[in-house]
Amino acid sequence: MLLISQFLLLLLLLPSSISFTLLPHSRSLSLPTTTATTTSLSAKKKVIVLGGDGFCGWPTSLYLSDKGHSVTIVDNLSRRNIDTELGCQSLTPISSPQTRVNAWKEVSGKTIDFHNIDVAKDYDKLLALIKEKKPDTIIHFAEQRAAPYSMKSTKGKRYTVDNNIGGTNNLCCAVADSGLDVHIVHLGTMGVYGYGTSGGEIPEGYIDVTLPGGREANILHPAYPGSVYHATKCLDAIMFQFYNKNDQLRVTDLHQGIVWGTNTPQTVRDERLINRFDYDGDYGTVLNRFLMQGGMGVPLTVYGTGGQTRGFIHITDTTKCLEIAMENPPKKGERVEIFNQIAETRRVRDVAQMVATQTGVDMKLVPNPRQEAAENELDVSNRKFLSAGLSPTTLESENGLFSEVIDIVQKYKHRCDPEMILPASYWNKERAKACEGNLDIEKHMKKETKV
Ligand code: NAD
Ligand code: USQ
Repeated sequence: MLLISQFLLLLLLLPSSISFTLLPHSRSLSLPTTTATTTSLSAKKKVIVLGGDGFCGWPTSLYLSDKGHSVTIVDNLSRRNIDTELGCQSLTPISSPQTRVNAWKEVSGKTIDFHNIDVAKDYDKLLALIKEKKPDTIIHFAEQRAAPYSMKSTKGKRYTVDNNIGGTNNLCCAVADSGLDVHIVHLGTMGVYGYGTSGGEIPEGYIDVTLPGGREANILHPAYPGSVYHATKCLDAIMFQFYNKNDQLRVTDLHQGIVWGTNTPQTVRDERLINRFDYDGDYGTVLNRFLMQGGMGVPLTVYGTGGQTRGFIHITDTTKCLEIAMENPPKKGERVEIFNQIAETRRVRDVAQMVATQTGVDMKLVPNPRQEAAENELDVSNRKFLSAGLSPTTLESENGLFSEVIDIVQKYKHRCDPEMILPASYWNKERAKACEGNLDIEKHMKKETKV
């Protein structure tokens, strides 16, 4: 634990302790020279999906299985347990893992194995599974992924660091220990960069800098996390850099933006395959929360001025990006490959306006529970996925995907607990105090959501 706190401190200090300047050519990135430019139609792969029971992991597992890859899911069901702890549940009625994989076998004829293993704790089981399956790729989704949950309490902070860093370290150790040449594909986050701190376009992972003394270098973009959760993703990046250098592990880190939507062409094939949909103040992400609130007919909870600009991507594109990353591993000895996995950037209040227009509900500015800049610009390169053939869904041309989510909300709104809609985690005492007035809105929400 001491080591982890030292790492954290180092990372938090990094942006202020190294002066860095964008070199002129870094604003006009040429197309990447990595293998990512050449999407190959290689042989079908053996894949282990860590966290394959989750919101991104389940549809990705189905997509890869549908495309003919051999998929094994590992998950310790901690996300389902956190639902119980919070007294909340997915808006959609998700089936048990066993029912899910049986249903997939029925509709597709394909088998997905499921293993209940805690990646952060059950090292020996993880290693044994890797040795048994000899996967080409391990996709790593298995982390505590909610920034508000990571800031909710001391317990949430410590659990998030232990689980996320412990899991990533175990995975790297196990791959190195196995002696197998496994490609690790990890889900990172746009939040590793901070939001708009580069002073220009955020490049994909690495940035050209001029170090004191005039020496030029190309280094991992300085980390500038906005929550304990985001800090763990920065630490993950350092762990991958180390194991890549020391053990020549082949790693791709995907810095993903906020995922929206719920179903994919695979999850709609049977009710038992339905994906989870988080709407609560801790796990619900912003666009899905707005779509849920629009569907319920309650005001959209825009924090602060809604001035935060973020990256967004639809869940169907997430699944496609994973296959592209999997098909284009870095070569042995190459540094960690990093992609920015977003379709576009949008300001929160503009996203709210789009949903308000479509659903006819009002936007409500509520005090911000988070310690974050009131407004930020965000200019991000996503050229690697575009040049590898991704044609992303954007909010402008969402082709009915908003309505699809709203229809799901209408269908399952009897499962919504209005008490879970407002934020319930505060970044610090000042933010908690500022949010005391939210109680009036809560009463309003409860009244409006009577079904
Ligand atoms: P999720 O919580 O729905 O899924 C994560 C899954 O991992 C859960 O099923 C959980 O039970 C499992 N898990 C967690 N710790 C584990 C452990 N120690 N051992 C085994 N299984 C474990 O989250 P998600 O939305 O699917 O996100 C998946 C990944 O993608 C996360 O790493 C997250 O940081 C990243 N990501 C998500 C988003 C988003 O908007 N949802 C955006 C960017 C990045
Ligand atoms: N926000 C609102 N109203 C809400 C909810 C959120 O205004 O009801 C605002 C927040 O203040 C924040 C922004 O919307 O400025 C995004 O919040 P979020 O909860 O949608 O996203 P975040 O906490 O950043 O986390 C989510 C996922 C995380 C992933 C990250 C990608 O939970 O796993 O890493 O998105 S990114 O944001 O690009 O770092």
